[in-house]
Amino acid sequence: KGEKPLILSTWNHGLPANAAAVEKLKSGGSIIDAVETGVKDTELDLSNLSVGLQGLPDREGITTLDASIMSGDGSCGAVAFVRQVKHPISLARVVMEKTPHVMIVGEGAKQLAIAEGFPIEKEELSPGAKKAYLKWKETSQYKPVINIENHDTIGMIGMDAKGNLAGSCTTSGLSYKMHGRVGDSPIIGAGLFVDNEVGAATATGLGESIIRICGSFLIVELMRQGRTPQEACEEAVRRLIAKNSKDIKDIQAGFLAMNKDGEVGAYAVHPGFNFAQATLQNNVMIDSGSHFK
Ligand code: SD4
Repeated sequence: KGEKPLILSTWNHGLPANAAAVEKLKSGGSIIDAVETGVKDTELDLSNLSVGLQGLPDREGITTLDASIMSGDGSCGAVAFVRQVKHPISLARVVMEKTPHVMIVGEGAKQLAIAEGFPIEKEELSPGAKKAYLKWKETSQYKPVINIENHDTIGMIGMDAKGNLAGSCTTSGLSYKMHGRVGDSPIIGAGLFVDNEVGAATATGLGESIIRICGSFLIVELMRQGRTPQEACEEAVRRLIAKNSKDIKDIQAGFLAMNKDGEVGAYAVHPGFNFAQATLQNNVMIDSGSHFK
């Protein structure tokens, strides 16, 4: 069975994120420290237009961020519709550890950030996001976008040497979304779910399609009933397709999971989803299978 510790994360930026997470574990950090540190790397990656303040904005030209973090004991925290905070994942961790709540959004999340001493950034689009937004505005005429070409959200799940699990997920969400739109990433059970008794799962892709089936919770529950992580991800993709069949040509979504034994699964609706898998020795990209070929 699989090696421990084990860190998995979505897409190519998962490689440096995994490396940061593994470093954290090596220097004595907990698995929660590791999954927070790992995705913080992506939140600062200027080449990524789907995570962090450099991410693509909503229809009004404002970048708003969603993030969640969860530990295998059931503790969790999330923020959504947050502006001007560079590390929403760390703010989600504050919600988990320092408040009696699970989710804080919008202006309230910003107030919490200020109270906790997080720097508040100037609200301006990154050069890459600005260019893309202006181009989008030329042709979009403010029509809602159903089709996403860019799926770069980072979801990370990990297990330490003792088998404790944790996960994190952070995103600027669907590009050119309606102002105030929240996706799956900060919704515990949709974009992320972790249970030390069973395993962990995270999701990427069109959040609406993932929320509809409680994707990550579904995968963990299927594993609880005996499915392998791979079988559970495939079943979740089938469920997602069944519940979103009308627009499925335009919907990409991918799931990533591990169980307590360190077995790994990944599956997507369409080709193109990949993930990074790291142990103490290795950190490699793996292509996931997909329902449509
Ligand atoms: C969302 N799941 O907000 C995110 C989008 C995503 O790369 O994965 N983007 O719906």
